[in-house]
Amino acid sequence: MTGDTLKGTRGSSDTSVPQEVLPMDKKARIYVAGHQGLVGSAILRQLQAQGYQNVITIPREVLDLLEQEAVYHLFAREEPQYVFLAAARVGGIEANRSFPAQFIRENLLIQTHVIDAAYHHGVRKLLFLGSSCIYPGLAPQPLKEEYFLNGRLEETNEAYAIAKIAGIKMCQAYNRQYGCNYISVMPTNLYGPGDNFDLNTSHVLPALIRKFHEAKIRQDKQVVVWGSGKPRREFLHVDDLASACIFLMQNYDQPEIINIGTGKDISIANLASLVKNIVGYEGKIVYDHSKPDGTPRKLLDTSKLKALGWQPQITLRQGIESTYRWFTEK
Ligand code: GFB
Repeated sequence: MTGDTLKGTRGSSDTSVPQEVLPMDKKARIYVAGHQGLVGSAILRQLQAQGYQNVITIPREVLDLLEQEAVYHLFAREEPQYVFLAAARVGGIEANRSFPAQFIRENLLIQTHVIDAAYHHGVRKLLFLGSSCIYPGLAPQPLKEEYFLNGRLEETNEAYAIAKIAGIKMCQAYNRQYGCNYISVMPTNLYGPGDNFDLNTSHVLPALIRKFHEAKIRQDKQVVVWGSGKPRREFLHVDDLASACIFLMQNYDQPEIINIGTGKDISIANLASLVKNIVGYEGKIVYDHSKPDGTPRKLLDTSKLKALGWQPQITLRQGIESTYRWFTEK
């Protein structure tokens, strides 16, 4: 089935008729795609906390977003007015290196199905979650939105980045050709409750929490941290990300991408010391230089978001402390 053959939809035309931007009120029908993941679950919690009454979620066991027909049926049945597209295959540096085929295929399919179904079923506004890895691997820091597509991508996550770039371009193309209102947000490295703590596939922060916690329990003499410890990364708690996404759904209507971050970064070595301290581990840290460092630095310029009036609330220490509590209590 292709989108253009659907009956009772808005059809395809070459005219660009901008849709009226209606505010997302508390009774709006809001679909969170990917509500079982780190980002989607945080957006769901935040929408519920803010009193949104009609949030639509479908478990992945019931709806496979890789199946185009199933996605179109969902949109026909539920008629969402707003969509947070947080469903994606994600992972840390090793997962990206090991499974590039799955990362490119699954992300391209999921986002293509959801974005096109949103268009055909008259969704008022869609928010697409990109990633800071869409920027060139060696771009000047902090990363301004205008650096997008200005240079070569970091090779460890090129397949994932290409899929995310296609998602951004698809939103922009639908805005231009069909007059849609689809926005694309670029979060920095995220962490928080509901994260993946698998040591082979996770991002660095959950991996360090688990490594130091287990080493403390086993009374290991040392913990192995991948790479040189020199790369710098910026970390945003997923509850702050969710708050920014809802804020942008309400306050941002431009086709250009917008960054979401804290504006501060930290070296992996200092991050390891911080997690070690929070967990209360007393052994040594050693570095495994056979593992990749990835891009040397990834710090977003968040002045555009700040100018709109949004700021993060959770410091890195507070965020790691609460995530560590969640990890030990879950
Ligand atoms: O978080 P991470 O896997 O991904 O790794 P990226 C960040 C840095 O932490 C790298 C180092 O320099 C890793 O070598 N590191 C140290 C570790 N110890 C560990 C460990 O135990 N586990 C992990 N995973 N890293 C990702 C992209 O890049 O960023 C994704 O692969 C996505 O596509 C995400 O864009 C935001 O920050 O390098």
